[in-house]
Amino acid sequence: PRKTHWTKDVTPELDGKEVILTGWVWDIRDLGNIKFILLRDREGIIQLTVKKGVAPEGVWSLTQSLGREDAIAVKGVVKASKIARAGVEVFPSEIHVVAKSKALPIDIWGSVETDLDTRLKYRSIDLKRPINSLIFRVESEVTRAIRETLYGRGFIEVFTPKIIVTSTEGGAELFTVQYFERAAYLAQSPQLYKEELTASLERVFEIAPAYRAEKHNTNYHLNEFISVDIEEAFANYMDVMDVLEDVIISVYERVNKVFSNELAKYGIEIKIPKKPFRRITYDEALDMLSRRGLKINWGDDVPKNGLELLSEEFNEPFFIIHFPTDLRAFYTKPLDSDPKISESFDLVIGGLEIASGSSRIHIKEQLIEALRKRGLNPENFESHLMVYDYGMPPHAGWGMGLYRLLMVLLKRDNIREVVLYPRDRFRLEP
Ligand code: AMO
Repeated sequence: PRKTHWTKDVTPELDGKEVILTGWVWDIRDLGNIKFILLRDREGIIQLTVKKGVAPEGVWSLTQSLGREDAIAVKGVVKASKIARAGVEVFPSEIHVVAKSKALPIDIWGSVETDLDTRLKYRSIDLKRPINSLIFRVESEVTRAIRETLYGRGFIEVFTPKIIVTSTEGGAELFTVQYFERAAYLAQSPQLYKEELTASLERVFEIAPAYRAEKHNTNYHLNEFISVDIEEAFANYMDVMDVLEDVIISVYERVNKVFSNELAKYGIEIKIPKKPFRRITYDEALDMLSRRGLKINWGDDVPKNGLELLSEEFNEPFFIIHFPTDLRAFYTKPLDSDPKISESFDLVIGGLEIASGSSRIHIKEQLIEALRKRGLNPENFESHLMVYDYGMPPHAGWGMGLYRLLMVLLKRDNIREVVLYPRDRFRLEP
């Protein structure tokens, strides 16, 4: 039988109505002549009340052998109740055990969670714990909000290849794949394709996996992650920072609207940021950090502890803009007034780099020059450079790490918690 309602939609207004519910036995409370069965589905938990002598005999006897996590289908009548969870209970007229469950290898009920490695080993079981599945319901709503905001600003969604032949973000971090008779790579980002597409589709976005063969094993790096990318024609870095602000704010607003009650149960509060976000230059960031005792040489990236200090100081999302040109990838446009620095930015939230972007070089000779300066061979970029001969518009864009955004939104310390099946240096299964 198919469910007629999700547990969360069984409200006191349905008093007296018959419903069909499906899900798993979360818990059973046995009071002798009365049993309370808590039924969990993706959206919540509801109480089933079975009274001896009142419930059909078959239902009563079945409850004797019911165990936690058995998958069940229930037909029953809703009753508004002052004492039950969410003000309702359901009196079953039928219960069908669809599949029995063995004892679980990890605890999903207690207040102390199993260590993360073991949880990930048993990920599908781990997701039975409501807080853990909530993370992925939030993720789905986050990508929906991102899509809607970008559609609203004239972007269309595109899909570019993940098996490619040229490095886009620097050579060292590529996974090689055997592609029939030749070697290919897994895409580190959709960078070159999204730029090429501005010459026809103008405003594009993509939400897709990106692959980095980075060896670091940190709490905020993975070897496969979801990158949210945009690219906009006839635009510069300021324009796309504005788009990024809208995207971030819409995400916070949406998650707050849909999940604030559920998240509050876990002490997670969503603070919606205001536009425009603070913008500090790379030089200003170095000055501020130097005053706090952290010396960074001009030309080096701002390290994680530097981002943390700045986030502590501002306590809100902020941009660092105008990075040294040499720090950024070859396609980044230098400032006309000072080519040592670039029309680039990073978005930082909660001490984490969430997104980075820039205006791009759109003049072929300059792009060839930039490739050469980084020791890259322009001949390897021929199919990309060709596009620049036929009316390549000025353009700008950014890439955002979806999992990093979820980490700060849901205040999780480890990126693996917000990824269904993370891929890191040591994890290729499940
Ligand atoms: P960048 O390399 O900074 O820029 O990546 C963009 C964003 O992706 C996230 N990210 C990661 N998340 C998890 N694990 C990783 N290993 C990882 N690496 C990156 C970060 C980062 O800010 N093409 C450019 C973007 C652009 O200019 O449009 C790019 O890839 O949140």
